[in-house]
Amino acid sequence: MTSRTGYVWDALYGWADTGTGGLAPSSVADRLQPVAAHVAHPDTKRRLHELIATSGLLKRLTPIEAQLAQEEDILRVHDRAHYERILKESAWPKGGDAGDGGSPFGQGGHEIALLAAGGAIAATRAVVAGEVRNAYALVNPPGHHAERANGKGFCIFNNVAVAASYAREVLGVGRVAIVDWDVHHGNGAQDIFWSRSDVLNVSVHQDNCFPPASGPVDARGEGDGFGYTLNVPLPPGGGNAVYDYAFGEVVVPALRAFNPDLILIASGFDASIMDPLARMMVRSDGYERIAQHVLDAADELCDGRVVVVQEGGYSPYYVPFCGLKVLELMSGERTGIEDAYMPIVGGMGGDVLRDHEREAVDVAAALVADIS
Ligand code: 9RB
Ligand code: ZN
Repeated sequence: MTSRTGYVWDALYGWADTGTGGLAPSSVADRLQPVAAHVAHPDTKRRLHELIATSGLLKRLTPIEAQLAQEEDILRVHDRAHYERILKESAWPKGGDAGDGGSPFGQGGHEIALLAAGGAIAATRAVVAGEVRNAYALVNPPGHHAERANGKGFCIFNNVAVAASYAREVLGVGRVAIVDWDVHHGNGAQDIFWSRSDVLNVSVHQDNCFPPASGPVDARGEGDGFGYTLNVPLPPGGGNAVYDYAFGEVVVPALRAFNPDLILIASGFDASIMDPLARMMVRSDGYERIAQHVLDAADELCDGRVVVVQEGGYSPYYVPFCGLKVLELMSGERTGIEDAYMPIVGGMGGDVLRDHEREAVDVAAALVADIS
């Protein structure tokens, strides 16, 4: 029997070559020492895949094979110039950069990026075709910072936006909602769908974290798209409590108002309490809780059709436990493996909603009224 949850992983996702820079490239002249591994080294995601495999969960998921995204799939959301620059730099002996100088890829890296976008497409096709109820595409490199004309923040092509436009334009899905719970702003989908009302883009992120000055609550789209970009910037330091509140008060009401036919989740585990690239304090049970909010809304609104697409997450220790919790919830299959860090992180805080956090969420909640 096939399980209700599809799963995409490809060994090449673990081959993305991010080099020895940190965030900026290493430089002797600038006294920026090479590091053993770039912060976005793919081993962190491979460790999530390994936990899914060794926990026994993998056998209870439905495998979905990633295919290479085709040129037309990429060009639905990106300029030809961006696409062609990536192909050109991918042929260079030492590879190239997605666009901001901090997002290196190795020779041949375009193939892995196309496989990541194609993995998101394959998961979307399986869910829309009803082969599975929901799906997790554990793709790499990530995509949510890639804008129409350029990559950035480790992202080459915008995997989730490619999947959203594939759903709309190839599969004929009417309304697609993107929920971005990566701790950084989902600026790519914002840029790509800014003037459109057929794709709702809700991004919950640490206020003013990355990209710089991106994702304020008053960036709301324009023209037909006004109101369909919804940013929920959270003050640093919040954890499970503010995420639970934000999903209950903003994300779920926005989904209800929009009434999507399909929900895509841009899933970063970098809001975690152990992440080096942000300062939020979400634990694995917090991720399970926000996933529950979205899955319940999907049951209510669109027959449970949810496609989760991997974005960031940089703690090799903790990302696997966050991902396992989300996949257990999606599949309804429990492995019995518990978050091994709970004895350490369980008492660190983030469980109480503070006034300034509530106020930040309430500002965003008021904007749901403009979605219909
Ligand atoms: C660059 C720098 C970054 C790049 C990416 C992130 C997070 C990405 C993510 C944060 C900071 C610096 C391009 C520093 O997880 N998204 O979901 N900083 N990038 N220097 N330079 C040149
Ligand atoms: Zn991120």
